[in-house]
Amino acid sequence: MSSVKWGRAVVVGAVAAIAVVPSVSATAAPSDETGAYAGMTQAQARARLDADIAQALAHRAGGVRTGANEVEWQDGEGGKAVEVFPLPASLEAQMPGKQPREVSYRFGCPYGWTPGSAWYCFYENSNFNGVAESGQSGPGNGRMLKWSNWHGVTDLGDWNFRDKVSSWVNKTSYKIEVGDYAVAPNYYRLWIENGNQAMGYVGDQANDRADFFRMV
Ligand SMILES: [Ca+2]
Repeated sequence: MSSVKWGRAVVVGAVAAIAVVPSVSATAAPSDETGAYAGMTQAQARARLDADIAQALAHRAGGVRTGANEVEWQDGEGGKAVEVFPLPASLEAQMPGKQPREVSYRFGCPYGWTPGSAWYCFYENSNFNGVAESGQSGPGNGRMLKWSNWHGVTDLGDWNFRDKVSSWVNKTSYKIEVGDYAVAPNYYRLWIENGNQAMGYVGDQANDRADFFRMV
């Protein structure tokens, strides 16, 4: 899903025979959110987040909501998958201290210095969902999906993440192939992620086409 979907367009129709229109419209929707929730009130943004998390939990069984904007699944390969949703501004106070202090972030993708503490992250939008290189607050303006362990062929559709990836960070030493099932049973290789690399935009030919990844 794109952040555009969440926007609220206000259409003001012309009404005949009204001579005077007040300069300040009483119908303007209250708006105190930004980013992915722009145009929403705090309550609307929280409701949207709750609805998106409910959808994620329904899409793939076994998930557990582990934070205001996070869901974790045991991934069947000895690790866990984590999906992070845009955090409404009114919930940002819940973020500090949630991660161990030794964890660092590159564009919001975590890594540390102990085995298994580096992650690879897929972002719904380009430029890492707008997260700064040293940024760590939330996933930015879109969804982010991350793992830290080795994987065989992994269908992004299992996490409702097919045809969405626009940027990525790989803080592990794994070499990751990302592909498109468009010509099943064959596939297109869209890109390769070498260890400790990041890409702010996968390019027009690959954008919103990734269906799976695997280690190679
Ligand atoms: Ca995208």
